[in-house]
Amino acid sequence: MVQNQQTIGFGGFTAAGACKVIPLAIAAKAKAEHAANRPFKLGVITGASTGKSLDGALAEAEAIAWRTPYQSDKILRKSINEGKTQFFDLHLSAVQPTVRSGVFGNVDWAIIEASHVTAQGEIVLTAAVGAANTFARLADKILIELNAHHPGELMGFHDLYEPADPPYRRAIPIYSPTDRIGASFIKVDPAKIAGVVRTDLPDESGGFAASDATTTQIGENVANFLANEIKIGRLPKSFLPLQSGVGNIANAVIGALGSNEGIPPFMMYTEVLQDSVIDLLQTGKCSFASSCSLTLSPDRLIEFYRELEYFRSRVVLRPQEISNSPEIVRRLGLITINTAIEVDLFGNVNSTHVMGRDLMNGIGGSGDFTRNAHVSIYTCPSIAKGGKISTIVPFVTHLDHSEHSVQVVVTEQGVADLRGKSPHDRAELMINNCVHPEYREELRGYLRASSKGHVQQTLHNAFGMHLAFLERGDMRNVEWK
Ligand code: 0RQ
Repeated sequence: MVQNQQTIGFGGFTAAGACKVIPLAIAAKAKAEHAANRPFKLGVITGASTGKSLDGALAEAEAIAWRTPYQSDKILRKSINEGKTQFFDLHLSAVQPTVRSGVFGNVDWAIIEASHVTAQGEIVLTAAVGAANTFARLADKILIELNAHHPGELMGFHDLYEPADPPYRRAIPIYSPTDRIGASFIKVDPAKIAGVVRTDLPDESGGFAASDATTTQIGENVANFLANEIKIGRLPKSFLPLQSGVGNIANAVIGALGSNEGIPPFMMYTEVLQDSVIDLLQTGKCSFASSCSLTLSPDRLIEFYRELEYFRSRVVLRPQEISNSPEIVRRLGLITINTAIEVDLFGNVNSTHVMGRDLMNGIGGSGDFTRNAHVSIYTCPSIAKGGKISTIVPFVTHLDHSEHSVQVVVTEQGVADLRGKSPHDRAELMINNCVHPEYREELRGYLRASSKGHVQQTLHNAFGMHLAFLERGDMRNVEWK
């Protein structure tokens, strides 16, 4: 049914709730068409990243002409970086409004994973929402993967709400992470449902590496910083809701917050729930979590489903334009914690492009949260590639989050609280508190060579460390001009 040059909106957010069977069939069709010398390429819009049976299979079949808003698949990443797939890196809160605006053209298909579907066109989603409600409403036709791995009792975990577009937009009425404002299922005209495919497959989430010394130390540094902010009265004693990004560092940070006695029980208003949050929901240290997805390792998801009734009053899943809404992030006063690829001495953050060139994953939700946070925190190890790269550099090679939005930087070395600091003071703090000892003198040398101006930047030296890495594989021992 799916034809060349059509546009598909896939439900799900990360590998959670991503389709696993229909995209494989589309990839097989693409291969057959290509073998017969016929063109077959699609526009693919998703909630966020997906699993290997979606992005991996379609990229391998060279079936993706253009793609937005976020991905984390090796094969697709290569295709994007080789210029074979056109990728548009978009804030995740902006996906649904942008689709509604018509910028991406007509959405031919919504392809959605469901835990339950009725003859009246009521669709209950699975472990994530993503942008499924908007895709289902706008698409000409809908295909459903009805996945028995997810219990029908998931009904009630989703809170689906789609705001009106300007000039008719009203306030989104969420005043606490626990507020529910929408429907628990998607309702479509049943005539739009072109097919239902039954499956019984787990999400293709990778799981997490155990915390190591570096991620544990980063987690403890974040937890101690926030506990101290409460102690000295800069954060309320009752604390504020948290957002935390995806990956091993984020998992370790949440774990450390859970075991820090200076941190009271807290709520999360976030886009991905990882394993460590489930631990804290079980102990009560996290009292409630609002998210867009349950990005759990397969075993933890099964455990979650076993205790579904315990979590029913403690977890809600929302569409990404609500979980990542700048309006709500600002209103709730979120403390946001995301990961950087590199940070510069003045607080600019690169989250997306290695050496300013090759896409890693995309900006995801990090910009939605950072720009509007009450306190925005960036974490990263101080070095990468065995010390050949310093993640703290004179100038970022790609800018995702500017010095105006980034407030606190944390590495395993320590914490640089950049709030209220001039660029000169920021650079000192970054070197003394966050830079790896092997790079401190080098970066001090950079500042000495750039002593003038509001920002101590020298354009001919700004990428000296990156150039050294590209030329001889190591950022150390740059001779500043
Ligand atoms: O490479 O795998 O070849 O060893 O980059 O680094 O340490 O595995 O980091 O998985 O935590 O991801 C920023 C990409 C971090 C992620 C990023 C190399 C490093 C390794 C990955 P190897 P790690 P993580 C919520 C919010 C943007 C979206 C976002 C991300 C690889 O957090 O995509 O925040 N963020 N969304 O060796 C060259 C450097 C490097 C470097 C690390 N400075 N230069 N390579 N690496 N630093 C989620 C959603 O929005 C859905």
